[in-house]
Parts: sequence; C-alpha cells; structure tokens
Amino acid sequence: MNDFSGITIALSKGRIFEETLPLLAVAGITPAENPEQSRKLIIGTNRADVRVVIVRASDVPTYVQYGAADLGIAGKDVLLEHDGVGIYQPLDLKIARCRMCVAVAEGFDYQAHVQRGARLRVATKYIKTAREHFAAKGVHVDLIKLYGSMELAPLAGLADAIVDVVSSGNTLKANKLVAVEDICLISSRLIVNQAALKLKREMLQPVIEAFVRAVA
Ligand code: PRT
Ligand code: MG
Repeated sequence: MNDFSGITIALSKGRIFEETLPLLAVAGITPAENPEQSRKLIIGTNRADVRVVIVRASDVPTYVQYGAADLGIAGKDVLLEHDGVGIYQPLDLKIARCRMCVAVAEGFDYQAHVQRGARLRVATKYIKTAREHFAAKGVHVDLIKLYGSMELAPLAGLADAIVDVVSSGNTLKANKLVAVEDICLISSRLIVNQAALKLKREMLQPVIEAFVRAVA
C-alpha cells in the first residue's frame, strides 16, 4: 500500500486520460496539470486528498494490484492479459472503445488458410487473448510477441496475421491490412485494489458512485 493517505488513481496519458476527465469532473476532481504538457508522473488535483499517477496503459493493473494506486482505469484488452489477482473490476466506463480483431494483409486468404488446417503465424502484444481465441477455434498458431506497432508484421513478412485493437480502421487501411475476424468489443474499466476498498471504503465509495452516475 502507498504512503499517501488519500486516494491515488492510476491513469495512462492519451485517450484514457482525456476521456476520464469528464468522469473525474462528476466526482468533483480536476487534475492540476495535463500529462501531455507536463513531465510530472504524479499529478495533484483540486482535492488535497486525491492524486493521479501517470503510468503506461499496460502497467495500470499492476499499480492497482500492489496497492500503489487505489483506483485505476484500464482497457479490457489490457485486463484480459493480466491475471487480475487483488483487483476488483466493478464498472464498465464505456470509454476508449474499440474492438479486438484478427487482421491480415490484403490478398491473404485467411479463411482458406484456416480451412486447410495450416499453421498460422500470428504477431501480437495480446498473447493470452490470441492463444485463447485460436484454441477455441481449433486453429494451430505460432504466436510472436510484439511490443510496438503490430501492423508492420504482416507487411515485413514476420507474421501471416496480427491480433490488435482497431477503432477507426484507418491504420489498417493505410497499411493495406484488413480485419478478417472480430474477437471481442473493448472498453475501459474502473479497477479497484481489493484491500484499499476495505481499508479506505469511506473515501473510495463516493468516487466510485460518482463514476457510476457519470456512466449512467
Ligand atoms: O501506447 P502504448 O504502447 O503505451 O500503450 P497502448 O497503446 O496500450 O495505450 P493507449 O493509450 O494508446 O491506449 C489505451 C487503451 O485505449 C487501450 O488499452 C485500448 O483499450 C483503448 N483503445 C481504444 C485503443 C484504441 N482505441 C486504438 N485505436 N488502443 C489502441 N489503439 C491503436 C490501434 O491498435 C491502432 O494501432 O491505435 C491505432 C489507431 O487505430 P485506428 O483503428 O483508429 O486507426
Ligand atoms: Mg498506443
């Protein structure tokens, strides 16, 4: 658990920070700075008892799991890859929406490849999600873990397919890729450290309830 006696909220900068601002406003919380402009990693708010820590999107569940943050906001895509130990997931905030897809280079006959029972090379940062998806379909895959732009993998000949999140589809189009299968819909969730929810319930409950009102 962190030493700060108030509430620590873990957020990633970019779309999650931006789309969380209106939700925080309903809880009466306004961050003092925008992480895009400031280089600060711990940002105060208008409330002395609330602070925000800026972490990589995929690190948000880890901060909350270990109690370094009491609350966090993370995409379902990120949460599916995390073991979820010590984390309570009470609310779909319906922000930062996108879909998890299988995509291939234009002209690659994915269905024929699958029907032939050929092994598929799949590059992704979502190893667990991809493994479960293809196992459920009975498709044999070699999974290649990537940390950066997956869109390059089929173009450079690293993989036949990628598993990635897509929102507008513009990035796929710009790189001559097509989505051939939807895996699931993605949105961001509020996550709460389970121990903090017991120990700091009086402080956390009003914030959680404000998020519920903001979503409704
Ligand atoms: O950027 P970094 O590597 O640090 O991490 P990240 O990409 O996971 O973080 P961030 O902040 O980009 O995304 C945070 C969360 O937003 C993700 O975990 C998703 O739940 C959600 N989200 C919503 C998205 C998108 N939409 C999205 N479009 N995350 C990533 N993208 C990518 C997409 O993969 C593509 O490469 O953005 C690119 C543009 O997408 P198109 O389809 O609009 O062209
Ligand atoms: Mg990103």
